[in-house]
This record gives sequence, structure tokens and C-alpha cells, in this order.
Amino acid sequence: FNSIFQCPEHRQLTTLGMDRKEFPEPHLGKWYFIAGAAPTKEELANFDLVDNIVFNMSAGSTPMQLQLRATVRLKNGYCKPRKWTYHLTEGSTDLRTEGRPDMMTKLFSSSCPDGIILKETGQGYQRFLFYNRLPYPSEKCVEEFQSLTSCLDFKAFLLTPRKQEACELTSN
Ligand code: MYR
Repeated sequence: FNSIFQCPEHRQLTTLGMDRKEFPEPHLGKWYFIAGAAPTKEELANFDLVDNIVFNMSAGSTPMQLQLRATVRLKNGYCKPRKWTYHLTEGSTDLRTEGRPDMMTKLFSSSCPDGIILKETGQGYQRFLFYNRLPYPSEKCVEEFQSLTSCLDFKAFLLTPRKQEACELTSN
């Protein structure tokens, strides 16, 4: 059986070294978590209780740091605030999470307007995560993310319900 479909190239975002102006400034601000994909559903299990997540990415205390805040709306209605510090890597858009030396985050551009794709790799898991500037991007955007990741053999898929209002994102 020959499939007529080919995996589209997933272009990586412009690297820091190549064009400093395009990173990270355009990526700062508010993002909504839309969907995730992984080789197995276990690698997405940490999102099972999630209804929606809103993020705010801001500059860190040094030019090589980014501060990420989030509020998770759980399916039971509760709000769970989260906070991370990312360290930028010279010459690339790879991110390192402070306190998580096992973890690596790579950024990819999305064909969807105002979308971004992250690939997280940690101890025993890897997953693609799709974010958008809008809480409800078009179905086509979600389908493109799913077909791209499924092509790469990340067959487990999770679409966030986003049935409840986003929690309030308070400042530090
Ligand atoms: C997690 O839930 O595992 C944390 C995921 C990080 C979410 C990142 C939110 C969007 C980031 C946009 C790109 C920022 C690049 C500077």
C-alpha cells in the first residue's frame, strides 16, 4: 500500500542567532493551549484534568531568560496557577526549563495564523503542543496540527475542551 500523502516539512522557527529581532519579542504575551499530540496517550495524561490553559510569556530578568505564567482551568472548575522560567540557548530557539535539566523545548512555526508549536522532550516522554493567540482557532488549524503530528507518528491526540471561561491570569 502506497500512501499518496507525504509528511509536510515542519519548519523550525528562525533561530536567535539568525535574526534576533524576530525572537523572542513577537512571541511574548498571551497564548492559549489548544491541542497536544504524542506517540502514546500516557505522554498527554498530565492534561487529562485540563479544560483550558491561558499563558503569558514575558521577558525575564536577563535577556537570556523568559518568564512564563499560566493559569490552568481544571475540568472541576478550579484554577491552578503555574510559573516557569525558561533559559534561551545562544544561536537557537531551543528553551530550557529552570529546575528541569531533563527537559528540552523546541519551537516550531505553525501554518496556522497566530499559532505556534512546541516540542517538549523529557525523561521518557515527548509531545507536540499547539498554542494560539485566540482561544478558538479554526478547525482547519487544529486538523493541520493533527495531520502533521500524526504523520510524524505522534498518533495520540488531545484537544482541550475549552468549555469553561479561562481563569484570570494574575501578575506575579
Ligand atoms: C506545559 O504545559 O507543559 C508548559 C508548556 C509551555 C507553554 C508555552 C506557551 C506558549 C509559548 C509561546 C512561545 C514562546 C516563545 C518565546
